[in-house]
Amino acid sequence: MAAPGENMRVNADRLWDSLMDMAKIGPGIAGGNNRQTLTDSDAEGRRLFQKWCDDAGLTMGVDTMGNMFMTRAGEDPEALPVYVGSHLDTQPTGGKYDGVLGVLSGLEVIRSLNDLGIRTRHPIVVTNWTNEEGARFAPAMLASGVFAGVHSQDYAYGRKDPEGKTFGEELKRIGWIGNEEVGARRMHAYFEYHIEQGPILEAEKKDIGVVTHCQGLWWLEFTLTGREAHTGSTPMNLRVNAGLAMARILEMVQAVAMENQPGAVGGVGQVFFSPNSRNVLPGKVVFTVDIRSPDQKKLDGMRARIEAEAPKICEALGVGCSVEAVGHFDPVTFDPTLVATVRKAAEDLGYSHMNIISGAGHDACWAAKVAPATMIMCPCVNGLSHNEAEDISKEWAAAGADVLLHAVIETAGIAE
Ligand code: HGY
Ligand code: MN
Ligand code: MN
Repeated sequence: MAAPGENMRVNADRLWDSLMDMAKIGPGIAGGNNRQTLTDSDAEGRRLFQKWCDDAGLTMGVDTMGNMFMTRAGEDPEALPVYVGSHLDTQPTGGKYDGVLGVLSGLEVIRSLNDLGIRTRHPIVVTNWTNEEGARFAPAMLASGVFAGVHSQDYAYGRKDPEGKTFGEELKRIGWIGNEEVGARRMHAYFEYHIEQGPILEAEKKDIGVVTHCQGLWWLEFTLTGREAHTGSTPMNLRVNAGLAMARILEMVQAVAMENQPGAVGGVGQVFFSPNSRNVLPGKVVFTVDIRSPDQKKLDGMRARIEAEAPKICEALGVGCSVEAVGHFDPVTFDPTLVATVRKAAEDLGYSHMNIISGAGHDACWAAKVAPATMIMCPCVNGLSHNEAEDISKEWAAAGADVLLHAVIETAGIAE
């Protein structure tokens, strides 16, 4: 007789339908999503998730950062819960699966346990972390960072979006400031299931990524000061050209990342020109350099090089230069016991798998500071993410959710 849950699988159609229903909220313009944190569409997505969790018999707790914790009671109320989570917020031109797959697969685990009448010893908590993306309010993983004690809540509440609105005001406006003290919760273990957001699993034809590590990150926000002037009547030798300085810094960042191959990346995704008028040389240019590496020495060495070279580039052009680190986490090693649990679940289920280092940052990186944590990954088409064309198959989605189900049961224990 098979042990309870031995060959158990999630309901792939139900998971897929939930993903498609959530994707209808905060649609993008090209088939993806624009459900940015603390917008009305984020609030609408939260309410739908809350309803689904209520239907599944879960009780909701919300902390003062708006993190949502949906609990399924265990047989042992004293046992620390097993958390499964990710994020429902998206990039402005995000996909339907980044973050959402992990939250809704956590819910699917609950739904499957309910279907099978399986009670676990430890409680299980499905989590939606606020502002994982850091697109609207830097840094990324803000609310899980406050939960893990990395950031103060005051710092987080004061973060501003490009329109000058603060995180605290917006969280209050959408009505999702909870009454739980952020970070008071203790976890027995934390699992995060996420699309790879890179090309490796698809290229290697593997169903499951057994995530052993996550690369570290620096976000360096540069503010360059030039002189506003007419782009037509100002002679080249009289220009104080902050835009040119930015371009040269981007070239330098590219060179520094290429000198640190393999295993380093560097680039810029966001630039603000002021006054941003086509025939005015910019008086101010603000942009964020994003550098990452799984190797601590390389990561910090790249930061040092960039912060040493940028002022020289600016000085040669008479441009002012200041820099502020607005995001950072060191390379993360996930919990070996949980990593082995994920690998065994993939093997028991007959899924192909390989070890992988996460290229993207995740809330699991901060959860790992306060509890044993690890991740599960599925492939994504052409490795594309942070793009509305982000795509996965229903089979890929379900395979990772099956592994999550088995890993959670193994860790939460089946009640006698
Ligand atoms: O930036 C990241 O790696 C994540 O998508 N927030
Ligand atoms: Mn994500
Ligand atoms: Mn993302």
